[in-house]
Amino acid sequence: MEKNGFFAKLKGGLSRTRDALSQNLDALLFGKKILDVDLFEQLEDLLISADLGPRFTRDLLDEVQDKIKRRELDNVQEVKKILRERMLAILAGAPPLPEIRRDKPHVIMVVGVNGSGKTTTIGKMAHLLRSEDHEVMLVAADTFRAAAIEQLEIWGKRVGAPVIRQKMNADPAAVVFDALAKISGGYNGIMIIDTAGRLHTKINLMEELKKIKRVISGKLPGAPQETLLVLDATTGQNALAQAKMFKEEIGVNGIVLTKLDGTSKGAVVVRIVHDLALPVRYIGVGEGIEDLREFVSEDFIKAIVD
Ligand SMILES: Nc1nc2c(ncn2[C@@H]2O[C@H](COP(=O)(O)OP(=O)(O)OP(=O)(O)O)[C@@H](O)[C@H]2O)c(=O)[nH]1
Ligand SMILES: [Mg+2]
Repeated sequence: MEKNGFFAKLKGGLSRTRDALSQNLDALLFGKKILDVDLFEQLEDLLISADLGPRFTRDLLDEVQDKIKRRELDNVQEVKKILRERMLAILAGAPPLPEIRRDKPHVIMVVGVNGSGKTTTIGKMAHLLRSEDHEVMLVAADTFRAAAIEQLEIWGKRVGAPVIRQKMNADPAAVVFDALAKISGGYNGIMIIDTAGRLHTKINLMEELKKIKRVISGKLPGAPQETLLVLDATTGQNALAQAKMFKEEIGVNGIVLTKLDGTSKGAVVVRIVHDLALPVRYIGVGEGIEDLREFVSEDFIKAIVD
């Protein structure tokens, strides 16, 4: 898809967030000449309800106030420009993700609570990576239910990627061990590991995920290069709490925000990056195979505040 079509689709997917942020901001600032206390309060409410968080909101309002004092803000409409610049600066400040090399195996472990969109994201991701000529292998380490394995196999067929699986209820770490044993020597593709969002045994999910990670690094030093946390954007602040927990418990070095098409809370991306210093790898803007985008800060900001 050419660049404009791509951006139009991104914009379409993010329309609810844009309405909540950009349109409401326009409505609030329209015809206003001075930023009085009343307008400041409304602005604060708007930013908080868009899930940008209290810290970001306070910083932004401080900057606006400073600019007024220094007489650098002579047009109320400039608030929008300041908002855009602040969000961009935060997103640009995130640490970089490891690049995918083509001379050795690259392992991506995908984690997240149940229903956040892990399996679907893996399917879409595999499609994207296949279109960039990467060899891709999927690993069904969510052995919690048979449907999870089948779901991954359907994606594997759709995108032309083999799926390594065992029976339902098998030890997830054993499935991963098995998959890694299969790639020894000369494999330079990408292995994407699907994990469970919850377990039926009493084993703590975090312990289970740590075990899988240990198996990977034991078999393939330096891997997994990526531990991607999938977060459902519609959960807003809950996504932030989940990100904190996963980052502390198992170590995460990138996030995927899904379901941005169904929420007005998309700006929560900025808050997560701000509070947790984690980069965003992809965003999901629909259920279709093409509905996953590499995250490009400029495009994202342009799509939510125009
Ligand atoms: N609208 C929309 N729906 C999505 C997106 N990503 C995933 N979904 C849907 O969310 C639902 C759950 O997705 P799954 O991929 O099964 O989630 P999961 O994290 O693997 O869930 P468990 O395997 O139960 O832990 C499915 O109906 C997906 O189609 C997205 O970006 N937009
Ligand atoms: Mg799943």
